[in-house]
Amino acid sequence: MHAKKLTIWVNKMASLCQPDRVVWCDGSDAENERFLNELTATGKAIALHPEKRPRCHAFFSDPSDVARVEDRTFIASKKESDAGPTNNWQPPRKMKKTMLKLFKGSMKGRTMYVIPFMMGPFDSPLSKIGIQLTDSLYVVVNMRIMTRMGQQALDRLPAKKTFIPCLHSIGHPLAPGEPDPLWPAAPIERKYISHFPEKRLIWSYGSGYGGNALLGKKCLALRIASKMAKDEGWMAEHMLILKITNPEGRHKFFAAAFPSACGKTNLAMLVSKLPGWKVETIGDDIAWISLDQEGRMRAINPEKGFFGVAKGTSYASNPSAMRAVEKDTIFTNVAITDDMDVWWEGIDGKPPAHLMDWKRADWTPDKETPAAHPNSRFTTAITNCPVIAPEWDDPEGVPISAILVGGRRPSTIPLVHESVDWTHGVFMGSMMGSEVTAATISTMLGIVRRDPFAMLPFIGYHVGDYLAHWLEMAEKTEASKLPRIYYVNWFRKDEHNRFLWPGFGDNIRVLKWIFERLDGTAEAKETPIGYLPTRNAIDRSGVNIKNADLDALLTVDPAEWQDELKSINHFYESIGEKLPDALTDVLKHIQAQFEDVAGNQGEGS
Ligand code: TSX
Ligand code: MN
Repeated sequence: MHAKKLTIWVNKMASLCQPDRVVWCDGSDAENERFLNELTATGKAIALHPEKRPRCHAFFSDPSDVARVEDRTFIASKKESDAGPTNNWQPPRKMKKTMLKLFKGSMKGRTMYVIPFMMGPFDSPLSKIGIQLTDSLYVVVNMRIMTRMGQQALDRLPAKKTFIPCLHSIGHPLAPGEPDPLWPAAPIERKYISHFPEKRLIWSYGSGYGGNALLGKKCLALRIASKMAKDEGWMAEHMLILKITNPEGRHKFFAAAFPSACGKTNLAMLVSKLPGWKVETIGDDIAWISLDQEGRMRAINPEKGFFGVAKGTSYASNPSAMRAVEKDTIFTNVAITDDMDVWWEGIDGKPPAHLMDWKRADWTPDKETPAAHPNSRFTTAITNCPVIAPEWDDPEGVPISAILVGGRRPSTIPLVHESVDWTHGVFMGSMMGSEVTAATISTMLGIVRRDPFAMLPFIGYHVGDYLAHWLEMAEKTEASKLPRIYYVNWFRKDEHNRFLWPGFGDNIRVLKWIFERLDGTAEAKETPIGYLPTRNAIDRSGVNIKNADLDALLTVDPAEWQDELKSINHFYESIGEKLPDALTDVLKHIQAQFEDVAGNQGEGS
């Protein structure tokens, strides 16, 4: 029955896209080897040094196809108000009409690969099946690392009863005899990354890169899943999941949401600076969270690999990621050394005297352009990671004790603060974001780009409804069973623009405070914005952090917060009337608390 539905859809899409042939992927090692051989034979992939990087390959994208294209990403819901102010909306019929024209004959001269894949552990009630059709072999070999791909996923179709159809074409059909470019793609104005949330359908055209093309990740596991989660009463979130174990051997699981460039992958694989404390990884990007029989939140990582930013990754910043990419890894848009190894800006050691850069051109250190693209990536299996938690594949998921949110905030936001309750925690998530860095327009410097729960580009519906859903989740269980929510900020600076907190492995000191708060043993002081650690509650053993720096990290400055609350209010107004009143109430409450404190101080009490 379901197999029949699948066959009908595949045939229909094949007659639309008109590939020369259709190949069903079984996900086996032999098949993968064949595909990689074909990719190297055609020059699309470069095999790296067999001893230095066993079974590793490098790919180089077209310079016009290097990142997710948010301007070309669409939510085609029936009503515009269901897409909200943060999404590009298109009427589904118009979207289909536009894209049918593009897909018509788009795979001429090419092969259509049928990729069955499972998001989440096999035989987990929380997992979903997707079927991606694509004319990109690069996509196939990446999907095999990032998802549970192949026959085993197809075998679960009768049990799951349904699948999420994902149609993908790079948008570059070949006329007979026409040479195939190394990285074919369509020009920007013909790229469309489209989601039909009511139909649970994904259509992607014109790009072969990352989240535009590996449809299991951002398109399915976040945008479509977020809508399914809202309808079905669970949550699809842009979060890492980590396991933390204390010196007694007791463990807890934390989930954490951060915008880009905050070091999510680094935190997921943190190497602890405190003896006896250990962090292990469940996932670095996406968490599907639902309530179990006992009313506790449990999370699975729907993915099976890491699609991580290469730039800045080193044995110094993230030794576990570096060890994960030592074998069986795909690199995209990195630089290649003369001995066929990889290189990127921020990797350990000095730049070599000569490289091939990501545009396949000669590179020497005097060249002004970077050797690796800033958005260069590694694709590697989670099982390659030396600090993988044994529970990573548990079909039940792991119980979440704490949810962390954060961003890059040079001022105002303390190192860590704890919410007073779930609603206040949702407020924290709703106002999170990063300060715009010098890399973007200088006139925007100092401005905070709000990114609720790091989900702004990934919510498949209205952001106001999304925040309401967070609040509704609490109504399904008892308050005591919910994870506590913490706002962390590794990026606070002093007046000389110096980072006050050492970050990286020293972040375990903050995780330890959270762990002990959950146990009820760590000290905190109440402030208008929530609970903060007392100075002595942060373990500084084995590190030199000055009292003055820690005090600065734990300062809640009323003047800064006046501006902050105004700025949050401004952001709330941009969400419109779907913003839950409960969140503006938290804002007003915090405002009132500051006024109380100021009033008491004025009276000299
Ligand atoms: O990933 C980061 N984390 C989380 C680590 C678990 N980064 C890198 C961000 C870019 C992806 C950080 N950068 C962190 C951090 O905690 N903190 C900082 C800021 C920082 C940078 C350099 C230093 C200190 C802080 N260096 C010295 O103090 C010598
Ligand atoms: Mn991400």
